[in-house]
Amino acid sequence: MERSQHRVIQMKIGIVGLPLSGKTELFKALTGAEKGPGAPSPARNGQERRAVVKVPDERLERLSSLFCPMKTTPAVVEYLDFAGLQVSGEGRQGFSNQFLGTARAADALIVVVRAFTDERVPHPLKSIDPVRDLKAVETEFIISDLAIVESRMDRLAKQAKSQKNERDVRELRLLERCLAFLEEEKPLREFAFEREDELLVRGFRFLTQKPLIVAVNIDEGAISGEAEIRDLFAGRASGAGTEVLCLSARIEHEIQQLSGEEASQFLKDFGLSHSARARLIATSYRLLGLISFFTVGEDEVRAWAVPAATRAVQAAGAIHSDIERGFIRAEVVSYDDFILRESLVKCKSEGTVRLEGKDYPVSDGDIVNFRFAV
Ligand SMILES: Nc1nc2c(ncn2[C@@H]2O[C@H](COP(=O)(O)OP(=O)(O)OP(=O)(O)O)[C@@H](O)[C@H]2O)c(=O)[nH]1
Ligand SMILES: [Mg+2]
Repeated sequence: MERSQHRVIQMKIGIVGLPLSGKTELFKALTGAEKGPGAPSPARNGQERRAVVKVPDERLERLSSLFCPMKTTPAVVEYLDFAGLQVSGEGRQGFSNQFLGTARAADALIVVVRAFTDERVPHPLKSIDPVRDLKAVETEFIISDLAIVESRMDRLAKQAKSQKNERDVRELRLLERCLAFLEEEKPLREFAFEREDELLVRGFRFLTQKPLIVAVNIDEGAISGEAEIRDLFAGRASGAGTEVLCLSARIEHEIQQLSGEEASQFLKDFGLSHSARARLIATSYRLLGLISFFTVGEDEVRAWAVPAATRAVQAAGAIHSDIERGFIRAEVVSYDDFILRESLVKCKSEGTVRLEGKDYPVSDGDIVNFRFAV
């Protein structure tokens, strides 16, 4: 059976921020990307480098230890590291079009803001002020979205002169509201789109509409002051689809390079219980609205990433288009029910395996066996 490429869902997360804020350091911590044949090429100005990251999931490990499959495959997310982003308070240079184009294609953004103090690393705005830096980046996003809204409105207005259709009129009204919203310097993430309107604007891939994680890059010694830093951002990045995480990109990167035992000792030395890496990956997963379902067997135990509320038949399509086309039923057992019994046979005899139809919304942690005929 050949895998249908177009259906494999791979979410992309862009890492952005002012120059020298620690984006690449964080990218390396997330991806373990180092020198070597598999390492991504260094990013040149305005270009991004990419790496695919396995989503850590204890449930997958547990299932794998029970089924002892030939292969265990985690869900994956792709991260993009951008270089050469220029933003400055006065005499704005703005983001390059090349960057904006790629960032627009991302499903979520991580903004790295610098809070670490290190005299050897210059700050483009000459002082350490993470809240100001976040605002500077957001302003760039707002300006970029405004430009899109304005040029689309121009086109629609011209079109309306020759012929009027209802859809265009609705879109124009909607864009007028978006424009006013952005002019108040509010991100479209906070705009309450109706379902139908959401579809109208989806294609614009507005930057200010994307889920946003603010990664505050703090000093190695400042980990204990996390609460204070969170308070700083309380008013600024507290809306829906936004999350603030404090971490030290430097520490995370170093942990990535250590063996398990060394890493635990290293964390202990800094008074940490665990690395922020897993938390960051899990947070981005959640903000993207993704859930995991599992397929299990002797050949492979695998986690699949799909948007929440995906119908069973679409979930089948994430695996293979044949399974979607020939879908008969899904046999579903929740992870928790399975783990209590540790055997599918037992689950069946105790009646915890459900038979679900095409429209069943797959839940996080479902273990699914698709019955299909082609
Ligand atoms: N002390 C300290 N230095 C850091 C930390 N994170 C990054 N740095 C240093 O800051 C400098 C810039 O880090 P990068 O990760 O290259 O920053 P960047 O945002 O990718 O920079 P550009 O790609 O040039 O925009 C490097 O010298 C890093 O070693 C940190 O948490 N603590
Ligand atoms: Mg960089």
